[in-house]
Amino acid sequence: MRGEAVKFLKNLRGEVKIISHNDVDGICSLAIMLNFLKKRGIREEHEVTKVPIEKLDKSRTMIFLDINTDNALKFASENSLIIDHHQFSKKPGISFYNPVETDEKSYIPASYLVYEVCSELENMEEVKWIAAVGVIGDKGDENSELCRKFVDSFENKEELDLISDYIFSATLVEQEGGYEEILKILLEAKSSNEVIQEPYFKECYDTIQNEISKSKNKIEREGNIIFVEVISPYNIKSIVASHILEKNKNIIVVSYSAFEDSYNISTRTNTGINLGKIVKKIAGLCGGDGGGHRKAAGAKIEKKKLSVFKEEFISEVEKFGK
Ligand SMILES: [Mn+2]
Repeated sequence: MRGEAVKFLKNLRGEVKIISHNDVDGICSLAIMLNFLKKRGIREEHEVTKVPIEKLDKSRTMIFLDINTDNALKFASENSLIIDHHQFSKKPGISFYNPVETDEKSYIPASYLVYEVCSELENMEEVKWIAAVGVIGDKGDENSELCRKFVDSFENKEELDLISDYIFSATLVEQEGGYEEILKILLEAKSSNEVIQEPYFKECYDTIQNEISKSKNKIEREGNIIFVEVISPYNIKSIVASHILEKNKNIIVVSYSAFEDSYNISTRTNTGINLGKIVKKIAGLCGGDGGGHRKAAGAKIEKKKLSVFKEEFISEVEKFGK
């Protein structure tokens, strides 16, 4: 729980390796943690990674941020800390903080959790806005009362929304890497307003907006499920899914893009169904891996198993409806 995380950080000395998710929430979590470590004079090395982690060089002391608790546990050393908000099945024997432990329906993005924990030991006021950007990136403000209040407490909420989109666009344009540039901008900015002026972010944002407007999508509908194949060199399937979701009530969106021998799949919903659970189960049947949250989950499956995935998905959703 939270106390364990505070204690871990309080006793931290020397050097630590941080592993963080390569999405907006993960990058913001990392930026806040780096600011904290600098204040404490702790040396660090960090790695921003796609999930699930497949390979990782272990270090003596490690901190995992916004990485699925079950997945992180496979790579953690004995002296590690996990701060996460994904659904998990096995309680770690190491220090961890994941509010899902005590409230299955809790949805508080990691950026907020990191900010909260670090604030118990240092004054983190100057990076509070980064926590809000991370929360927005993971739609925490739409799925948690606490997060909504947190984000609403900022006068410049629109600015923070835009920064979240900026970071997201930069991660899509750069594909691998580019994270150092993003971290540098976040950590060197004296305020969120400075970030808005960044030409690098603006350029990435325009590239992605342009790509969304010209992308070719193939849409099929089955009951309240919308399947959409997104054809684009950029990984914009989750934006496309979110856009469709915004325009429809009581719906489940499954968007997918081919990549080499696999399909990468994003699912989003505004219904009460638990997508994390369903996607994890079906991805396993399709020679892949997957999971996530109740309202948003992802998977990577074998290319030839796409029709199996769809069939199984439809049948799981039907079971839920009964
Ligand atoms: Mn997250």
